[in-house]
Amino acid sequence: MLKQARHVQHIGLAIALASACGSARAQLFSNESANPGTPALALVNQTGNNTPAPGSSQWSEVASVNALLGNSLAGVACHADQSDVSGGVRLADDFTVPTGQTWRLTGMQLFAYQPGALSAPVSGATLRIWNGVPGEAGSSVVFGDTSTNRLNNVAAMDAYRVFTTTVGPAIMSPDTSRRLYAVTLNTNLTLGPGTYWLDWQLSNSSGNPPLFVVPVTLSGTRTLPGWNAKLFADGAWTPVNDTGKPEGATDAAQDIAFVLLGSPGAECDSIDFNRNDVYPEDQDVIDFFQVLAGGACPYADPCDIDFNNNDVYPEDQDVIDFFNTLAGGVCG
Ligand SMILES: [Ca+2]
Ligand SMILES: [Ca+2]
Ligand SMILES: [Ca+2]
Ligand SMILES: [Ca+2]
Repeated sequence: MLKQARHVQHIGLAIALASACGSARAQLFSNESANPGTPALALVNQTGNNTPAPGSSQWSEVASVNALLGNSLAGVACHADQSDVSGGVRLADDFTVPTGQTWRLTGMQLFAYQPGALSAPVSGATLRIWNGVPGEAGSSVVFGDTSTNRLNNVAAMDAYRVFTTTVGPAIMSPDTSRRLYAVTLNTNLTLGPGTYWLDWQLSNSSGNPPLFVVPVTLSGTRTLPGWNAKLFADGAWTPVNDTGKPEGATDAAQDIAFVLLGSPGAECDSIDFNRNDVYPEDQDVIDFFQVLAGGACPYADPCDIDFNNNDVYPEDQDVIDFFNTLAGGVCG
């Protein structure tokens, strides 16, 4: 075990999280973390039982409330498995675009491991984004599918996932067998205000090994109100619960650590350009173009031709966004 641990260390000197390249790839949101640039992995230099992480690395230790109660789940499965009737397991979690904003999403990151893996264990990823709870009546997919490979990058982190080192009865010594990888998926869409669900699956070209992603890990916390990740297996969506440690602990609902990449924008104006409370109507289009051409405003000035509220006007993008919105699309 020690030999293997050293080997892992040598091949994986600190490689940073997938880098932000320009504002379009900046971290926009990190689930259950106050800082979009910090995933909710509770990375620390030593475990709860004071075992230092090797070299410059860090531990991500399964959370415990105290010495008598903790979580037991290091990771949640989310891998393709062709022997499963439904093609393997998928995992889903939600996020909310606040009122008054639109988010241009260029990617998302998950934090994955495969027990014992000595090199990047992920070679493919699929993603859907729903406008409601996956699979429920009234929810529909607004982006992606279950077949297109959207994997962008798999970067080894200088971090290892470990079970609790403080809650008995049996305490496992922390080790480096669960190296974390930052897995980046490509997305290309703009979302208006509302709650959406990400629904993903990872795969590995070398057969059928289990792949796990790390649930939200906050020091001293088993769960929080609103944690609601869901697992799809054997054809049904069910809540992701941590059964806890020791045996007999109550189930605790989980969220998944993920980061959204992209840039925020302002929400578009109403398509009722002429403010007469009638929409959609041709007159809004006519009035919009008339004002753009220097004509009189159909309502009390100042006239608002900055439809996408980016403080740039006049510009073609306002016209494009106006027609997109008229057609039922989102601003952006
Ligand atoms: Ca959630
Ligand atoms: Ca109108
Ligand atoms: Ca405006
Ligand atoms: Ca504008």
